[in-house]
Amino acid sequence: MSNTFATIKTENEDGVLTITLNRPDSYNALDEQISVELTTALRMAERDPETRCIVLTGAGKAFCAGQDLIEIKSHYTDDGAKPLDFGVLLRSRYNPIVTRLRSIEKPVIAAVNGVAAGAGASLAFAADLRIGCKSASIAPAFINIGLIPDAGGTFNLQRIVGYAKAAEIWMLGEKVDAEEAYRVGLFNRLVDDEQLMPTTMELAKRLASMPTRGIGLTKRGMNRAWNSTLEDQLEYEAFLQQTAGMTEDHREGVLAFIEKRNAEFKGR
Ligand code: T3D
Repeated sequence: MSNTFATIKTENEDGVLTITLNRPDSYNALDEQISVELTTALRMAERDPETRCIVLTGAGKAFCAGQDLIEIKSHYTDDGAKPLDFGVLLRSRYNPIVTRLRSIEKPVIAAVNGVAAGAGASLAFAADLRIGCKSASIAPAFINIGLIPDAGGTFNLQRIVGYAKAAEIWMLGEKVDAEEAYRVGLFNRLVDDEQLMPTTMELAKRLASMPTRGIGLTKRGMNRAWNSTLEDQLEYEAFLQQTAGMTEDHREGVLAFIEKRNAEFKGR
């Protein structure tokens, strides 16, 4: 993927696409440009067969501070400025990003390098896996400015940590530190700051060398399971397995086992 973006950086290495939110002075807050560029990068990653795992992280001290509040400050003056239509903003900017993160049939890892606030936290919760470092934290933020947890916040967090913990986090709006995030299962792994990217890349490269179609179909099945009956899900698994069973990687995996050698998966 060519790197022609202004507010994000992209880097390809061994099948891993790393997308770095790159507005460090504003803690990688989400303005219109970064939202468009992130959407574009994810769309390109979805189509690129060379990309077999995606890492999302932030430049500088923060992962992402959510909506850029400076961008929208003109709506908060006393002179009768038109109130912001959040519905329009969410539908046009945030919802396409979150939908893509959840539907892209490749593993997505959030490397949480610092504070993830508001919609920035929601982005991290939309990833499949989260690796946090000791100085990372989650700042629920929304309720502190009278808003609800958007960008999939009401949906994804309770699926990760359960309703009661999610309700506590979103309703109280108190910062969750890295140890607590790891303890409640919000971070899959917790590492020292300097180990964040090496650990993340090791895991990402491992995932990128695995049967990508199988992982993608696993994600599709798990996404669907939230709204299925057991019977529907069993039928859907049969359909997904029919597809997985026809992949080159499935054949390679079985042959490698029989021939007592390491499998070489191609992601097909
Ligand atoms: O349409 C819609 O708007 C609806 C969608 C809403 C989605 C949302 O995300 S709502 C939530 C928006 N985000 C927030 O409310 C978070 C606001 N930020 C903070 O609470 C704190 O900054 C943090 C907890 C993230 C970090 O605190 P701290 O003490 O470590 O850093 P800081 O000094 O507050 O911030 C550092 C810099 O980043 C600072 O810039 P400066 O003064 O050094 O030039 C600060 O202004 C900037 N920054 C932080 N958050 C934002 C931001 N700039 C713009 N927008 C931000 N959200």
